[in-house]
Amino acid sequence: MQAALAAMVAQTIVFSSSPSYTLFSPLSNPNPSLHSSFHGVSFKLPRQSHSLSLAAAPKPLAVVAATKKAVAVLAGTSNVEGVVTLTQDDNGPTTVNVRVTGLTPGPHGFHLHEYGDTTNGCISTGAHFNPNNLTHGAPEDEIRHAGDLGNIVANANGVAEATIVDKQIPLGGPNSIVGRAFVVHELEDDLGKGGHELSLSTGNAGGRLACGVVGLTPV
Ligand SMILES: [Cu+2]
Ligand SMILES: [Zn+2]
Repeated sequence: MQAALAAMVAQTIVFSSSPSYTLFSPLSNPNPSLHSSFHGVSFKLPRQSHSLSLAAAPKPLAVVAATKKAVAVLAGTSNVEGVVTLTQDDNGPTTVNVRVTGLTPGPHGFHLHEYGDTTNGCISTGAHFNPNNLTHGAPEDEIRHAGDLGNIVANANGVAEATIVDKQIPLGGPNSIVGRAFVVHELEDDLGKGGHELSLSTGNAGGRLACGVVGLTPV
């Protein structure tokens, strides 16, 4: 346990602050520092350089950042189902890989909703995640809900696959989406421009076909 912790710390320090990271091959020897500290022998990364690089780290907060991964398994009352995987490096944008099956061909609204609550089905996930209190929009709009991820498009077989990169859905920090839920909708999201009374709140995307709560996974 302690060894694993030490390895994690060592790896994080190397990853976040040491420019010599590329000297090591992470595949062949993922924890060179652990190895050397265990045996009291150190050539390339002695103990002292740990404390030095830690002390010299320009952004100590980067130590807690690193890579985060998460997943949401989408399900509902229909035969629509899917998996959403998410990856975020440090404080960069989140990459969202989506695969949903059982859809009618064409575009379907795809959002991150406020709550990870499915006690009453997808309706319990609440409204679109909206920490900045704005109106509904397109992912590329400045005025949008953080949860507005636009549409995913199903092919003739009812399969929608997409990769979305977005800055407003982090896996950590005050606006973390971990514990919230993805929802895939019956209809196309009009991205706030449809002129319908629901356009500026939901994009008039219709019913909720499937949803899934975002949970952390091993990195
Ligand atoms: Cu939605
Ligand atoms: Zn919205």
